[in-house]
Amino acid sequence: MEKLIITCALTGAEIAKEDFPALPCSPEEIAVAAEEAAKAGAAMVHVHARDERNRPTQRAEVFAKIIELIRARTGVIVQVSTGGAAGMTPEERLSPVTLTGPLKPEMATLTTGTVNFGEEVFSNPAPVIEVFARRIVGAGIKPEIEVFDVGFVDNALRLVQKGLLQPPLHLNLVMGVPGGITGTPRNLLHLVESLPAGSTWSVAGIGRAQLPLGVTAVVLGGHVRVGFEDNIFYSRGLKATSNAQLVARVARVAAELGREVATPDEARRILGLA
Ligand code: KMH
Ligand code: ZN
Repeated sequence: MEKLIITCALTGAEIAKEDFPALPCSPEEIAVAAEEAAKAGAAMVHVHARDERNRPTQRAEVFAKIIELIRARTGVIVQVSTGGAAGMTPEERLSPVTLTGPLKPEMATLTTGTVNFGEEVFSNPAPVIEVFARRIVGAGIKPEIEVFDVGFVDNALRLVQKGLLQPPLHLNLVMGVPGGITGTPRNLLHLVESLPAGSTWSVAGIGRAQLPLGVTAVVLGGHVRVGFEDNIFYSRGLKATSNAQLVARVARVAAELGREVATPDEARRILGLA
């Protein structure tokens, strides 16, 4: 079994700083959180940005600052979100993949379908998905396919058939968003069995699904995403104090199960980035 890649989704677009002050929002806070997560065992960070008022933004210059500060502190893989927040325009969402040179992200997300997202709609019509695939791949950035429901895997395969994506794919199975696939181990098995041979995958369980699905992925040979974007609780009724706390728990469980945790460079090899 490959070593375990732990990704930490540090911030997201849904939680408000006012409601949860531990959420890293400024570039400096995000960079510190990335370093702490890396020290706890994360090989990759999934990055969203916030503006001066802590509202979600996709502005390239904010991502540039975040990437600069993260890379000054740690060698973790930086994956930028092109999902942003529900309701943003496709062009707005694609801003972080316009960064070049030393600030170019190594990975970017590519969501291959539309999903009800709580009270909102995370809209990704087929022509928009194709634009995202062309822009991400064209920039020389490896996409992580975001799967919120089973049909998203089929949509990714259509992109492969059209020559817009090159296997092996890396997919993140986001499970438990209200409107998407429920976060049960049975659904995880179904998704994993639907993936093309040779794919790598991680699971991001939302809320209380984070730990059980993460542990299931450790056992199955997949990879694990944790972090405040997906879950702010350490246990029922008890908020987590940092992203690193959630990463450290997965690393501990993996050690107990005999699965070694990948360094960033080992993760680069597993994901075909190096
Ligand atoms: N905030 C969600 C609407 C991604 O990062 O690519 C979309 C999202 C997915 O978080
Ligand atoms: Zn995200």
